[in-house]
Amino acid sequence: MDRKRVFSGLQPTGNVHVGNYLGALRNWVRLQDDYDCIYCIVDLHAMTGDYDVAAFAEERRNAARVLIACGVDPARSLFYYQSEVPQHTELAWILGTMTGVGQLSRMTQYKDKAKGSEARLGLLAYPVLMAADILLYRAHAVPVGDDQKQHLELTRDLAIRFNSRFGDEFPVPDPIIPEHGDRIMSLQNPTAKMSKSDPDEGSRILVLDPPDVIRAKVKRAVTDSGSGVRYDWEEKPGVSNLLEIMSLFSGASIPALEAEYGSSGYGKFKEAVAEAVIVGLAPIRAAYEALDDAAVEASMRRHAAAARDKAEEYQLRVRQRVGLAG
Ligand code: AQP
Repeated sequence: MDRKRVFSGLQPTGNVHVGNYLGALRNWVRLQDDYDCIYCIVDLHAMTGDYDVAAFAEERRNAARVLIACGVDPARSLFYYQSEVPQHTELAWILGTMTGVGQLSRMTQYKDKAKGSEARLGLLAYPVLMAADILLYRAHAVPVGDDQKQHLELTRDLAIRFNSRFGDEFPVPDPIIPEHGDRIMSLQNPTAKMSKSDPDEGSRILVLDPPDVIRAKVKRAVTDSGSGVRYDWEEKPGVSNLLEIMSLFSGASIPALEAEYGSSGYGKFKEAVAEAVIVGLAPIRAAYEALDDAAVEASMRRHAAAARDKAEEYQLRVRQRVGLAG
């Protein structure tokens, strides 16, 4: 039987952090064993705000190298830059003709990011492009963090809407969200998610941070009043976030960590958290150093060509269904 298909993407805005890694990328890597996986650096999604052209070009290249270092394997998955496959934007336009502006303007991410700045069409239309990314390849499942749930709901709505208007074409995709790590919080504000765009670099641990930087960031992480190490998001969000991060990197269960560090004091606990993160990220740093930029870029080009062929076959069917082809 054919394997089911997975699609997911990551924006090349700033460096990849442990929220991206634990919430989404670890699943991307694991799913390669059982699914036909298509992964993308969604560079068009990263253009919805102001940006520096040279820095963006560099981050785009670097993101590809980081993801391969994390375990995205071009020998097993299709992995390319979204902008090199124009069928993504063609399908986004078609889906956009079926999407209500009201529904888009109610998206949490839009409301958060449009705040205080002049709202742009690209930011409003972002979830439609995401729906096109996923539906283009008829993906059955999408590994994402909790923050993308709402956008995936829109993707599902659009698949259903298209199928009922033009005939059965798209599977309705399911999210794959990890039970733990779906929402890693900022080290400086544990009520906000860890994010690439937070101006405070101390709020996030990057997957390429060297050990001394990781130690310093964890040491500075906001904890809670009292000294007990307990998993309690109401009373101790800072400690709970660190427990979750440590558990995911070390493989130890949260109750086991509570038992071990419950009364050890925050200092000792934070040292142990930092060491678990350092050990967990070491293979990624080593893999990153070993990669060659030219080889990564050559692989991205080859995969974009293969993706264009595949996408074109699927888009032919969409064009026929909507009346754009004889
Ligand atoms: N804090 C997080 N915890 C768990 N998962 C997360 N993801 C992002 N932040 C967390 C998941 O990572 C994947 C890639 O994210 P993205 O780059 O496409 O976009 P994003 O969600 O906008 O990521 P950032 O880092 O938070 O960027 P900004 O600052 O632009 O908002 C997604 O699957 C996401 O769910």
